Amino acid sequence: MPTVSIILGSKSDLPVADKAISILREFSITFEINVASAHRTPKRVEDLVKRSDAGVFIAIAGLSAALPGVVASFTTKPVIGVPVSGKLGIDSILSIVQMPAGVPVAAVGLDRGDNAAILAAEILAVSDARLASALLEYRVRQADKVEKDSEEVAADV
Ligand code: RP5
Repeated sequence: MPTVSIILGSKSDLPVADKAISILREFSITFEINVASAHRTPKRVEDLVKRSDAGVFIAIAGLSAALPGVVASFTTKPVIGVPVSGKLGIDSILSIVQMPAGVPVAAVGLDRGDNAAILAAEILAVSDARLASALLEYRVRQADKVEKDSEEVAADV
């Protein structure tokens, strides 16, 4: 049973989804992934959301990125929207951030599929001690890398 459902507005969003997949695999989080467009295939979006057992949705879309909001309209589970860089750079960000009151979507940064997966892990970790501990270890590894990078930078100048 998938714990996270990733929905892409288009196959062209796959490079952003790959960043999320890599993190989900690192944390051994099961997931399903589908392509469904809010504008081109609205019924498919509805069916995917309503029949999913996932606890968190990650919706990835660019341009006029209605997908995360439409996913949220069909579920009360948490929805994380990932804006994909498009023609203007800010178009998809505004589409995802400016949700009307009552139907929230959590937005991560442009193309930040990795952060969407980390946020999904953090949501799931509220009731999963193994995941909570894995997230703490991840933070420690990140901090270690910054210190190592600092040493390398200092040694190179
Ligand atoms: C959005 O339009 C998709 O999420 C994608 O980011 C963008 C372009 O889609 P394609 O024209 O590449 O299918 O709906």
